[in-house]
Amino acid sequence: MFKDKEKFKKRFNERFVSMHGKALSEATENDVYQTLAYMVREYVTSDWMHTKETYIHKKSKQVYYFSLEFLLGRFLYNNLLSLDVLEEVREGLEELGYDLADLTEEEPEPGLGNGGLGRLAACFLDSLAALGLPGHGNGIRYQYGLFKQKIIDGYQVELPDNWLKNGNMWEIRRPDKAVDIPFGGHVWLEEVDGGYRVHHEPAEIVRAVPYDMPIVGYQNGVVNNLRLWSAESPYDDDELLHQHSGNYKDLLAHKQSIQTISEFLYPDDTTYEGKVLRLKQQYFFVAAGLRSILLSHKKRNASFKQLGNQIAIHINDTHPVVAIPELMRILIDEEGYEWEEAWRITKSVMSFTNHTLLAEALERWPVDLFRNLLPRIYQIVEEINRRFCQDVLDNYPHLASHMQEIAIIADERINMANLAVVGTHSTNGVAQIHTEILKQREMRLFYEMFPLRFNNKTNGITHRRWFLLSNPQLANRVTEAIGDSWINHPSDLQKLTKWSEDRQLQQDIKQIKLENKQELARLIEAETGITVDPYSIFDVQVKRLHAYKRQLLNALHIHSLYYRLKEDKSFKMTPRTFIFGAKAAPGYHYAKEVIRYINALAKLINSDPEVSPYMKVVFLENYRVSLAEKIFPASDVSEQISTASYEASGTGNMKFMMNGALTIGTLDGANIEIRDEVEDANIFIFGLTPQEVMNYKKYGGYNAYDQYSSQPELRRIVDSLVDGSLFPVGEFQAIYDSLITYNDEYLILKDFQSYQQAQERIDRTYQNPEKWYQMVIVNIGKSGVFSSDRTIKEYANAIWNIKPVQV
Ligand code: HBZ
Repeated sequence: MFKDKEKFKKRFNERFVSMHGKALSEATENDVYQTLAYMVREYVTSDWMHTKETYIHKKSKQVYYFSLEFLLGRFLYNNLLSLDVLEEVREGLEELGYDLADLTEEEPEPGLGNGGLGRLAACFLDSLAALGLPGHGNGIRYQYGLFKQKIIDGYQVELPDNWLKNGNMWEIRRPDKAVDIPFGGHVWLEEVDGGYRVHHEPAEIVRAVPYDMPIVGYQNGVVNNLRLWSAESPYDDDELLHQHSGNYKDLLAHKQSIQTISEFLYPDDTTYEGKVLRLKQQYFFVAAGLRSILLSHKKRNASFKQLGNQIAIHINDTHPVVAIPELMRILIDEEGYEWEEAWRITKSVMSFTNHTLLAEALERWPVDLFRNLLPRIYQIVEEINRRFCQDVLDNYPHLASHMQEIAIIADERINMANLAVVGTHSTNGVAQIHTEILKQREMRLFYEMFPLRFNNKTNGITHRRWFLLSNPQLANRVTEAIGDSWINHPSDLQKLTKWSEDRQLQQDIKQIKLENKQELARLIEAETGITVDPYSIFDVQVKRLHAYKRQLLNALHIHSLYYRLKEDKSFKMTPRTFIFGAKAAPGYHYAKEVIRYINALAKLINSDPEVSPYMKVVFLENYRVSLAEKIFPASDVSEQISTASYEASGTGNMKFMMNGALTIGTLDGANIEIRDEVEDANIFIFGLTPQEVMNYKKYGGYNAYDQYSSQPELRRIVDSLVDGSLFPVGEFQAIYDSLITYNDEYLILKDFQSYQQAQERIDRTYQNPEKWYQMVIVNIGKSGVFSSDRTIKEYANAIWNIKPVQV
């Protein structure tokens, strides 16, 4: 249908008319997008069905990635590329008078995640399908994705993201596969011939309706499934009206309250939200996912004894941890297994990834709340805890004095991370250093008990979306240099390093980078009205806004350059454009103040004729996947400046590297592994080491005031946040206080000088394009190991034990 241009145009016309009931000449761009997307989805359907049948026929073990977040981004380009029809469609549309790039902008973006954790889940789905691995996603079909960010007078303002308002062309609703999920009520046990039968009279039943989205493998015929659940009332309206004694308002309120379960994504990526609705979301998608997996398993296999050989369930951070007691419940209450056998099966199925060391992200549910909402699940958690504590007393008596720390229930709370480690066969961190800190610090006692359970899986990114699709010119030039084997074997990018001294390649990459920067400059102008110089260094920090990620360090450095340019006539700098993109959690006051500070600096600097020829500051609003796809290819400098030991891995760092930006970074997360790949000469490392930071945190001894008072330049900058010299008096008091009054928790003042010196090294190196682009080529060449294909192969072999299937 797509390979023959004339046929394509004919089919397109027919489809358009039948979908929209008007002639193509009256089409809006959105109509055209919808028609095209529909045709593509139709086209994948047979591969989708065939893939499923093949997995069943070959009895392949399948993995299900349970995640409260999937930050997917748009599908159209990705699917056209995966189906190998991108060029044909582009040309066909052109002949019909449409520009594919414009049409893709019509696609609503599924932003069903906050940041790194959600985007990692999306990269993993892409790699699973590309590698022909039987692996699917399970999550929630939020009616509203992550909020849309507007910047008004420097302030972040949040708007709802009603991404479904024009429909989602990629999904199929499957009401026949709906399942009912019980909440609340009471539980009692009935004695029946020597055993017990469990009864649960729920207070509320919620119907989970699945929507399936195809995850198309890269030119291999494989189409896996992403199943997202939507909450509905299980009763039809007549029944409901009856239940509510004919009160229509009550009926609507009831429906509304059920739908709220899948209404919103929680917009916070750092703090644990102890809300009933959040726990409801968690149990809702976990219980629905398990039911649907086990139903299809049951159709084919009588017994669950070997379940661990047929399916794997991966728990993405602690949010889906209720999957552990829920599977126990099914095996014991519904399938009649003994506890020990059910426990063995459950652990063999489940595995767990931890994504953060931040204490505020630790999920610890109050017992009361948990028991009220999930009475039977609570009983099972209690029994898991009782047996675990007994096991500690019997087999690890020296740990008995630490029981509060390792128990699953302690201080009237359920510690979900502890439950995750105890109830799975594998716990992994997301970068080497992160896993080491887990083993040596956060989970030291568990590591002592279960040393073999812990392992590292350094994160990765899909090089298809983040390189091949978003930076086609560079990808083509790389292929010209080393052939195209890197597309299926990203480690082959290595071959490029041999050409790092090649003047022609350096020249060409420089030219491509310039063109990408020109394009981003046009976008910046259109979005913000700020004119930036594409020949300046594009220095970029894009990620969620958080204190530990230290956007403030970057801002204070910009502030220092402003003073130098204003006051030191001999000061010279290579022109730079500082670009930021970051959403702050709506309730995170400090983070919002940092946004306001960056925008205040932008206003001050961009309008100053003495300074603005040398630097510009741009805050791009509403940072999201589709914007990121335009930013990475146009970046020269990648800011990865978190306080060492705080960033579990980072994945933006990998996207920048692959697109030929050089990293300025601390020894944190995967930056360390990037450094190990490219070596010190090809990266700008600065600041305290993780050990130094951890020592300060453990033993104290850091005094922010000493830093402030011993560095006059820094002192002046910090003072100007509040003293009225640049901004109104007291304007950035909260930021000032974080640094001085609260002793600079993230050691910004301590790392300032070292950061400034690294920035000076960047400035000098950029003056020498041969050197700079030699470094760029080494970085691109060494980026192959950070493809999520490598990561997923490691999960598949060492955790899930799944094999590629020929479809
Ligand atoms: O996961 C991030 C880490 O900060 C980052 O270093 C890592 O690269 C990435 C992928 O492993 N963590 C998150 O993004 N965490 C969350 O998004 C989150 C969301 C909801 C929560 C807690 C954390 O309640």
